[in-house]
Amino acid sequence: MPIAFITGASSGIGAACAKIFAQNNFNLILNARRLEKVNHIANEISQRYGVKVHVASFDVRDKDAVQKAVDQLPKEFSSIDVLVNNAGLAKGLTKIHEGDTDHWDQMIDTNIKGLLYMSRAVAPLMVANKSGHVINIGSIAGKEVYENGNVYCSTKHAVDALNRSMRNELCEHGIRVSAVNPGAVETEFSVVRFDGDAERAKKVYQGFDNLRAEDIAETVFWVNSRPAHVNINDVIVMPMAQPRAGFVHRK
Ligand code: NDP
Ligand code: 8X3
Repeated sequence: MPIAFITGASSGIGAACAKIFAQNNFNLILNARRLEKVNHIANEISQRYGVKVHVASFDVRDKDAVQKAVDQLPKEFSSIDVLVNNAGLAKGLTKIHEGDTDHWDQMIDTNIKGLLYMSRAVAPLMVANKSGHVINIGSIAGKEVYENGNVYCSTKHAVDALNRSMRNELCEHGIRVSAVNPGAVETEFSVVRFDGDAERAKKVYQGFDNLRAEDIAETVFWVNSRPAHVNINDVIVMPMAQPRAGFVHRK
C-alpha cells in the first residue's frame, strides 16, 4: 500500500487529508505536536479504514527532531509516496509597526523553516525511490496580501516560491511537486491566530458559507490521484463568497 506523510494532522485540513488518503487505501504517517489528539485521530482512522498508521509527534520547527523522526521510521513506513506539508499557522492580525516579534518568529519558523526541514528530510528518500509527490499547503495569502496579514502573507509567499523551486529541482528525480492554496476554511486556524479567543475566531466565519477542511482534503487527494505523467502545479480554492484575500461578501 502507498504511504502518505501528513504534517499537522491533529486538526483541520491535515486531519481531513489523513481521512481521505486512508479511505483510498494509503497507510499513513501522521505528525503534530499534540500527541493525544493525533493518537486519537490515528486510532479512529486505523479502525475505520483498516490501514496502518504510524504517529510521529514532533515540532516541525525542530530540525533535529524532524530528521530523527524520519531516520527512525519503521521499515514498513520508510518508502514515502506523498508528503503533505500542511503544518502551519497564523499568529496575530496586526499592523507591521505594532507586530509581536515572537508571533513573527513562530510563523516564519513553522510555515517556512518547518516546511523546509520536512522536505529536506523526506525528499532524499523519494529521490532514492525515483518517485514521490510533495504537496505544499499554501494559501490565498501566498498569492495576494491583505491588511494586517503582513508576516503570515510573507510566509505563504515563501511557500509559493519554494513550491516552484522544488519542482525545478525534483522533476529530474521523478518527483511531483504541487501546491493547494485555500481561502477561508473553518478549522482551529483562527482560534490559534487569536490566541484561543474562540468568540473572535467565530466571527471570521460568520455570514457566509466558508470552506470545510474536507473541501481542501478532496483537492489534495485529487492532485495526487492524477496519472503519474500529470503534475498539478498549483490550485487556488476559495469560498464562493470570498473573491479575493481579505474580503468576504457576508449576508
Ligand atoms: P489548524 O490550526 O486546524 O491545524 C494546524 C495543524 O498544524 C494542527 O494539526 C497543528 O497541530 C499543526 N501544527 C502547527 N504548528 C506545528 C508545529 N510547529 N509542528 C507540527 N505541527 C504543527 O489549521 P488549518 O487546518 O486551517 O491549517 C493547516 C494549513 O492550512 C496551515 O498551513 C495553514 O496556514 C493553511 N491554510 C489554512 C487556511 C484556513 O483558512 N484555515 C487557509 C489557507 C491555508 P499541533 O498544534 O498539535 O502541533
Ligand atoms: C488562511 C487564509 O485569508 O484567512 O491562509 O489568511 S486567510
